[in-house]
Amino acid sequence: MSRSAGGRSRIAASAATRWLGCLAVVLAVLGPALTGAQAGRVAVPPTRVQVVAMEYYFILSRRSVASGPAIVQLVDFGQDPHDLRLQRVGGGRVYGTPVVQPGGIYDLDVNLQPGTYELWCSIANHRALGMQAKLVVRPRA
Ligand SMILES: [Cu+2]
Repeated sequence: MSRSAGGRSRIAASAATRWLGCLAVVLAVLGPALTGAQAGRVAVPPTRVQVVAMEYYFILSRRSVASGPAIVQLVDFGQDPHDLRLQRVGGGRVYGTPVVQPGGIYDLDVNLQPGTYELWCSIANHRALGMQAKLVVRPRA
């Protein structure tokens, strides 16, 4: 009786060892990928702001956003192609979308610094005609 109980527990132990071995392999393969994805998401989720383009003006879904990664979505609700340029007042990188056709959408990934950004359409004289706007970027709390 004690022998058969011991035999059973040995079988159970070896099954458990095999299972743990498999788990260790799975974690070794997936671990770094899972940790990386989680770290990226937890650290700084991107802010979103939508910019609707019409002839000849922009409508922003919000006037201010927190600094850091952001997705600026250009939507062309007009009848002509438009694009979007973005630069912080006082200098820095100029972000830009490709030309977006009427009815088109483009998600622009940016990294916003605190300050005021100027937005404009760089096609022909659209900026002078009124396709410009300002976006205030607050320091992230
Ligand atoms: Cu334009």
